[in-house]
Amino acid sequence: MSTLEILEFPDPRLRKKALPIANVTAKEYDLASRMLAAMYKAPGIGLAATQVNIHKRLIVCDVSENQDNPLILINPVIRESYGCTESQEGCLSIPGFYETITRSSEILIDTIDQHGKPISKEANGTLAICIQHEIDHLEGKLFVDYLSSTKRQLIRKKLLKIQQMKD
Ligand code: GNR
Ligand code: NI
Repeated sequence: MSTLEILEFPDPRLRKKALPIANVTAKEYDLASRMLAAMYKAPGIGLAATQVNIHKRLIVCDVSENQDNPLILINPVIRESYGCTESQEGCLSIPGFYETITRSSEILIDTIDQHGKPISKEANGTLAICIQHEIDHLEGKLFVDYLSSTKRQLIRKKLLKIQQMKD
């Protein structure tokens, strides 16, 4: 099957707010497995449905070294967050740009897992950063929104130029 196409900033579809998934069906598992394939191919450590133009609250991630620990999170909500940490972030929708972003260092999330079961999950380190980055996508938010508008506009201009060369 063809790889899902990943939208790139400043595509306005990346700004849409995703809707909760009412019923977890085979359709959601099929989407999740196609998203994992696209994420591993890229390669990336996370992917939100918004990035493949599906505006549902589903994210996948895998922060393991060997890319052998896929996580599927449906309707994830951050219930509690603690501390803060700075890290270099990248985004498959903003290829080639990396910036230092401050996020919570530990989070507690409520979500539906890969078995369709509601669970609470604690995350820290790279996983906590990745989940916060992915939940932002579901809200139509990108890491460039944490930068100055001057920096954001510069990245926008450079990406548009590259995108124009491609088509
Ligand atoms: O692959 C990715 N790496 C990454 C690095 C630091 C902080 C967040 C991320 S997520 C990113 C993949 C992506 O764009 N997910 O939406
Ligand atoms: Ni991203």
